[in-house]
Amino acid sequence: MFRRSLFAVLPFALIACGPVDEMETVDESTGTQAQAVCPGVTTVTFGTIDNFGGGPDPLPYAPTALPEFVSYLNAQGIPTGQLKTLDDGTSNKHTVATLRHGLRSCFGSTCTLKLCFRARAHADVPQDDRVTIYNTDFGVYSFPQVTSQPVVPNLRATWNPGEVATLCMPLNMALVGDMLQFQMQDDSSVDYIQMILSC
Ligand SMILES: [Ca+2]
Ligand SMILES: [Ca+2]
Repeated sequence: MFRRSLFAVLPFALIACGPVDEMETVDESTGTQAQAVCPGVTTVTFGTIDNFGGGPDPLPYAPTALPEFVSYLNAQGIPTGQLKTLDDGTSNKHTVATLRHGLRSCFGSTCTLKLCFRARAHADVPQDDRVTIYNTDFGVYSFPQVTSQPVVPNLRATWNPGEVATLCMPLNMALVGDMLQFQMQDDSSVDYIQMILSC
């Protein structure tokens, strides 16, 4: 219960930065951003790591996603009734989540960014499932794609009903703004999502 109430007052997901002493070693005297603001590995977690425990997991826009993203998907022919949030094991529905990550100020030329999520394949046809990550272009809301990956073969050799795995993909930071949108169609459930920045 504490976790849920905490999320209710936080504008961003919880950010687990490196050790405090690392954070304090950033040289502020130079007045430049030549060095990454968040050295080391910074992980932002969306949802609750509870082995698909059910929910809804606390997310900023549960039970669906940013309203403009929902409207965008509706216009692509995916009705709201076919959208679901984390931990939902219903087949023939798209898992969606809005990722307000707060990492952008940490991006540096020496950094790499990846997105990982824990997923489970369900009944029907998970073998053709796909994960698409969109950037949020505020005011326009055309949601340009950052990446779109078929689970098989890009992320896994197989994705048959009952399989559970942590799937990861690199993200091009040049295409990543302050907020991403996650979509996985349509016979899988997602336990949680993480963005991992390494600098
Ligand atoms: Ca499918
Ligand atoms: Ca979960």
